[in-house]
Amino acid sequence: MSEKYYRPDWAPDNAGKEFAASVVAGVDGDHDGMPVPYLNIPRRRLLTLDEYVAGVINTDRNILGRAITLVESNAQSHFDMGQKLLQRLLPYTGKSIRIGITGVPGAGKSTFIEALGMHLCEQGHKVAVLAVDPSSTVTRGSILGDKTRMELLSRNKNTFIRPSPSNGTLGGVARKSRETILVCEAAGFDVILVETVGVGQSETTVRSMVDFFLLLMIAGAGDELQGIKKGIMELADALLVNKADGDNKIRAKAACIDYNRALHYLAQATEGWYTKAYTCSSLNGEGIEGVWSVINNFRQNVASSGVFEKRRKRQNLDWVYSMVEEHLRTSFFNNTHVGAIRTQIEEAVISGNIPPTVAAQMLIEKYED
Ligand SMILES: Nc1nc2c(ncn2[C@@H]2O[C@H](COP(=O)(O)OP(=O)(O)OP(=O)(O)O)[C@@H](O)[C@H]2O)c(=O)[nH]1
Ligand SMILES: [Mg+2]
Repeated sequence: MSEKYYRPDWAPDNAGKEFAASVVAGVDGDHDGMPVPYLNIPRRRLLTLDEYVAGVINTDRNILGRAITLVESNAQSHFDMGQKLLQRLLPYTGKSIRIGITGVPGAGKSTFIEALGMHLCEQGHKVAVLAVDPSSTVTRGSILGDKTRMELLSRNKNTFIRPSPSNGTLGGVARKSRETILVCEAAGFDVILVETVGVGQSETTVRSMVDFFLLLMIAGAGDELQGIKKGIMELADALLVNKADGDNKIRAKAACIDYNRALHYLAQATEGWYTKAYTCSSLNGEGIEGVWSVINNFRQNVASSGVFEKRRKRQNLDWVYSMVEEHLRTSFFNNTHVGAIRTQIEEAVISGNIPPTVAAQMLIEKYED
């Protein structure tokens, strides 16, 4: 290890060596002990398309992170490059299992992901974790929270954790999450875990991007309290009563039986697959292996029946139309003719001078002019 001397910006011009900060080089590898970057490119320089492609395929974390930032970007200049990148990466994608994980705040999603993720890494899998967080623009806190909760996982060299993009509407975030999944797959991650807060529209969006959807529950909170609606249970391929440990174990088992009974009356989330409830403890690891075997059974089952392929194709179509919708929405709200009359029309609707239907028609006519 060598010692280097850096001269701080605030040091007076005539100052001697006493103003220099002493910096000791770290362990071999990147700043956190990760493998040395594949292409060793300075952080700030713009990358060429070839450099992005090579960096992602060789799992260069620096470039992988930048590639995701590129495809997530809302800037028009990034959009074109991002699309080209995705096109180049496409042949390397599709080989992972995509798993969505939802549940009310505090159900233990992040802790579960840490437990499952560590288990998978031990088995030689490469795990990417993404978050779709519709409330992140408001709370801003959950990203940091996840970093600390997934402490072990975030230090594992076979994992990649990407917090949710913090701007944009849910639709925007969701479109980007699809693209982020593809980039992670091209980088060789074979299990993609997508965490989403189970409080609203985000479940449906995440369901439309994943192969397997897992609903985490906690016993004793009462369904009303957990905000679990029948509709959300009908999206799930498995229900998992978490925190089945200590004093809570018996209650968790009882809740599990109740859920299994209720599931008989609900519609199936996936053709040919019967959703069941299980218990686990993300804290002591009990039941985690079992969940993974459920996911593997599911995968074999839907692959042989053709449902897996069919769903992925359907999801690609959903993706097409969600991009079209997003484009139209942006184009409408950026339209200068629309912009010129919007405030006036809004006021007229609020004051009751024109009905909403007429207002909508007027705006659309202006847009199509
Ligand atoms: N006893 C017990 N506690 C758990 C278990 N899993 C999670 N917890 C605790 O529950 C709390 C919330 O866990 P998180 O993993 O942050 O929950 P989350 O669902 O990711 O929460 P949000 O990201 O805020 O929506 C933490 O204090 C965890 O330690 C478990 O299996 N058993
Ligand atoms: Mg969490």
